[in-house]
Amino acid sequence: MRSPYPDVEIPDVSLTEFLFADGFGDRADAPAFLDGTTGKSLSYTQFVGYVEKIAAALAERGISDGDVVALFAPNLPEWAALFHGILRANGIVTSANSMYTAGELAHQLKDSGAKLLITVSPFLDRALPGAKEAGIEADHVLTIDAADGHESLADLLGTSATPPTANRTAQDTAVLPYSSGTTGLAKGVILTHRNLVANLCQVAVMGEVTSETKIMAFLPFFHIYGMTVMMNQGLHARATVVTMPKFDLEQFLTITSEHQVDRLYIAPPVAVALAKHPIVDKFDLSCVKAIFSGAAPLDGELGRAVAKRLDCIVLQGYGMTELSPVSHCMPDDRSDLDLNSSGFALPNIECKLVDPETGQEVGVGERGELWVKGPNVMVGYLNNSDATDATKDAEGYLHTGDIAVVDDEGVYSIVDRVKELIKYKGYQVPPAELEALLLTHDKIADTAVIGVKDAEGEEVPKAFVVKQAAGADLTEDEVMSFVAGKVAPHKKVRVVEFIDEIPKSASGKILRKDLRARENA
Ligand code: AYL
Repeated sequence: MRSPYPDVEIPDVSLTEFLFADGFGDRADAPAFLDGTTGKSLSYTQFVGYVEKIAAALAERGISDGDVVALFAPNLPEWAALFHGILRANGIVTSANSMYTAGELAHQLKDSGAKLLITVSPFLDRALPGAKEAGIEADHVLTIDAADGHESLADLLGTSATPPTANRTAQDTAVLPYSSGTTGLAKGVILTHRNLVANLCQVAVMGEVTSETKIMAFLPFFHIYGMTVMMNQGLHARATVVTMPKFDLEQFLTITSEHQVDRLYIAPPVAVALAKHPIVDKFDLSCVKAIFSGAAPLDGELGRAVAKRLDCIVLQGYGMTELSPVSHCMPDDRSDLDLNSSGFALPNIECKLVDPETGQEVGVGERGELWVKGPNVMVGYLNNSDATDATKDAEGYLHTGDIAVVDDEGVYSIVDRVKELIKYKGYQVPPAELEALLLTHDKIADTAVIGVKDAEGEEVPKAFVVKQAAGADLTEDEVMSFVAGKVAPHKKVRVVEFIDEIPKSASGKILRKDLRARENA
């Protein structure tokens, strides 16, 4: 089924040219980014000034065509300037989760072949060992703020060099965010300039983001939601993007009200706070016109409670890193749609719903795996053609691993997930990674990790564990703290159950379905 929206034209240019070639008109001196915690802002003119200087300085340090630079930092206006500076230097950005441990970071640095790492001084305790493990010398680790022994952003901005000639085409790789996709470990998702430009053109049709809009960006820029929907959509619309390096409810409400933010992008756990937390009543939030939720299923009733309490529209969208990321959303003028749904397919997108058992396409009202085809679909996974082939078929459809239904108007609702992936507060938790880690524990013989619902209905990682014969004294707490010591906080195992045997197929694959059924019994 094709999107009900007419196709939009996607200019055949790099993201840099798409966003910056036409100048900023009367928005030249308006703030592109505003750090909500310090009040420091970067106007559009200052922003591109930074981008040009950063590109020149990176070229001086040897970065050129297709070189990968890693960003490992919280949401700051500087993050965005560095992102676009790397692209302007004809490089590729790999954006790392700012909560990563040194080991998790090292995996991404090695796998992406990053040549430089740019971070902030408070992260050096993780960045330096991560870089070392990946073979990146300490003098190739730069910081945004000043840190002894490291070049800083001020050093980059101090260059007198001119930026290199821009030579990226729409088909070149722009970013390598990491996603586990439907199975296995985190993989580099190859997104081209065209993928990113396409998604901006597609999203622009759905939402009323203008130069008057103030966008709240506490969701991380390292994740494709923050990168495309907040950072780049904001730049495209010449809006103002208000950043917060770390989420704190009271500070978030203060900044929203003080800076008259009118568009909030959230993941479902923040909707819970907005609907229920008493502190919300202490703030004048009449500036908020629209709240947009994505990254995990939003409960419709909860969404309606938020809309009522804040007297604004609430919309839901669906996407995936591999889709740059948005494939479905509710347009601003259809807040009447059922909030349990994720709205319409965006322009230029074709979808199929396919029965995972039979491979047959299903009809209106029937459940099927969502397949998506369009200009925002990734090229593939970096260095992993098997995973690419398992996810993207010969016709170009991306098999999402999510189960959806569509109504006769073309409104999609995501109703289940058939892939391994667990989402904790909107963040990816790849079970395969936790299973591999648990198996390194000498008292654990076998294990399987699935997502289960906690008392509040939020998805949390649960480990089923088979003890070694000699490990009878192993406790649930021991298992949880073993994992917690080695992974970013969102990947912690939060429930443990000891069992005698992990259900497996004849070929040795974990039967997650059986474990889920056992959970729901
Ligand atoms: P990743 N409802 C249910 N599940 C969802 C939804 C939703 N609205 N959105 C995302 N997911 C799940 O790569 C789904 O399982 O990208 C999907 O395959 O971290 C997985 O999350 C993808 O996780 C936007 C902008 C969504 C961004 C995004 C999130 C992209 C998250 C909508 O408008």
